[in-house]
Amino acid sequence: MIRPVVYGADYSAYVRIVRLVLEEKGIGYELVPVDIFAADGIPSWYFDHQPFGRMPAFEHDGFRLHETSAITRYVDEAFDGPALQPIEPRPRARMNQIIGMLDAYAYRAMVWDV
Ligand SMILES: N[C@@H](CCC(=O)N[C@@H](CS)C(=O)NCC(=O)O)C(=O)O
Repeated sequence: MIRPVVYGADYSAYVRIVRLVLEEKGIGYELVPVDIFAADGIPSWYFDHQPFGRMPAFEHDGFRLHETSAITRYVDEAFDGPALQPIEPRPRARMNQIIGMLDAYAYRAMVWDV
């Protein structure tokens, strides 16, 4: 199997979400460290992977993705291993609601303030 690549810093909450999903699925992967807070700024090559300069970014067999919820859903659906999402529409919608809510309203407070 071609191992996916995750780009980002190991301390990042969003990078950890992707890594947790990969671990839960039992998938080996490579972590390429990217320091988006480096004094010299974000490395220019990284914008080809994540045009908004956030982390993580992800690549699998030439397929590049960014946005944590897209990456985690892709990993769950494209690889063998335990299914991580509910099948039924309502529990699945609730999952999507909670992820959307955390992305839209919680990131600033949880990552920068708490
Ligand atoms: N919408 C992005 C958000 C990712 C994100 O905000 N990651 C944080 C690290 S935990 C980041 O890059 N923060 C840098 C910043 O806020 O400038 C995703 O879902 O992947």
